[in-house]
Amino acid sequence: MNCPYTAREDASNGPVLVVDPLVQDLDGETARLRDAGPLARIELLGVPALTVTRHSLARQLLVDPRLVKDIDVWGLWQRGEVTHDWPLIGMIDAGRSMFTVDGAEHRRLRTKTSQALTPRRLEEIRPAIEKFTEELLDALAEHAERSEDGVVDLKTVFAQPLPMRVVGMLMGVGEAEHPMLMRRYEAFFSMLTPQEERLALLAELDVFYTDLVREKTARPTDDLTSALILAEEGGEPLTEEEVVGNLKAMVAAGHETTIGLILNAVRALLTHPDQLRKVLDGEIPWETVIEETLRWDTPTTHLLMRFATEDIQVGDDVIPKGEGVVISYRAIGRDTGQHGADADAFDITRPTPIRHMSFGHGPHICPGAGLSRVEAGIALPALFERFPALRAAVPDEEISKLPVMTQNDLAAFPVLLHG
Ligand code: STR
Repeated sequence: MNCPYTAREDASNGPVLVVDPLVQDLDGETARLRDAGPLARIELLGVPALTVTRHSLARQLLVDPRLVKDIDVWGLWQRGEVTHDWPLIGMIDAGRSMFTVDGAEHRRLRTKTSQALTPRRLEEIRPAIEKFTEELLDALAEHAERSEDGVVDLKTVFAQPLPMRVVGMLMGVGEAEHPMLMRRYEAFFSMLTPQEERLALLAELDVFYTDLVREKTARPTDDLTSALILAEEGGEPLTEEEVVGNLKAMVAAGHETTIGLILNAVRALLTHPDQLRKVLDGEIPWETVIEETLRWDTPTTHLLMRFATEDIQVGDDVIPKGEGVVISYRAIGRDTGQHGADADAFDITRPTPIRHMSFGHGPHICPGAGLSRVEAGIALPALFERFPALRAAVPDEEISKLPVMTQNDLAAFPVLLHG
């Protein structure tokens, strides 16, 4: 499984890149994908699709109304050639929510979430994020003390629980449920989970979220889930299904991607000590670390999927009606046309501004972008302030990625807190 892609010849349409579900060599995969052109033919666990690998083309297609999220537009789905047996179906068929709907209905589903995440609202929740961060830094110190060799997993003790607490607070999901949710999402994203098990855990999550929404309907509290339920004068209220859809999208997106952002930033700095020095000396702001990490080692490798409502001409190519289109954000972050010849280098001193697209673009642009920047902007400086001699406990080659196809998440990140 160490070959990320096996190029296959497809007689009529040229080479197809078969994406390895258990990819470990992400850089190799990304380079091959980028080399395959702006609009590349890929195969995801037996399912063909096109993927966008360039910044400028993604910018154009992500505002094209002829590409929609509605799975019923997908030819393979209409013809029953893709079913719930396909391990990635849960990335697309995720219930009605702002993640799966377009146009005016999308705006209706998304408005309250955007309003809950404005810069002013984010400033209001900053103190709570700071408090969670301090508590988890204490937990890190305790874990290290209790372990024989001083090694502690930065992921399970810090980077994973922090975003879960933040999104839990925002959406009104109690702490008692956090371990269950983290466990289930890790199993959901892992390609080693058998599909029956994945479908079962998604069904269990639906029951959990539906119960939560019913409870909040009976007794609204001060959280976004309650705000989504409460009807507003004039506006069409969201249905229970829509509230559940938004809630699960927020919890899944809000925690899984932010784990990657925090861990990948720490890892990038620890493997580039000269750059870490500049940050700790105050020469370069943490915001630059965050933006360069989002570009260079983005949490979302591939985003599934949009579908063409009609033939779409792209240069000399056509996206045929009914075709599925993936956005390969990692390849886009490494686009030399956008980021220069050294796009593959992590460099917080690069002279040009980092104009990445890792939060997407257009109407579906990540509503939590500001929140994740605030989280990472608190977590990273606090971590290095408390543990300035922090280092990886194993050589970088030994840090393994989770067997996950669409997300860029580590299995674990063993560190030593005191050098
Ligand atoms: C996971 C399963 C689920 O119940 C709901 C969703 C909707 C939002 C999706 C999420 C999914 C998977 C991870 C996504 C997230 C939106 C942003 C996040 C795709 C399908 C990213 O990785 C960017």
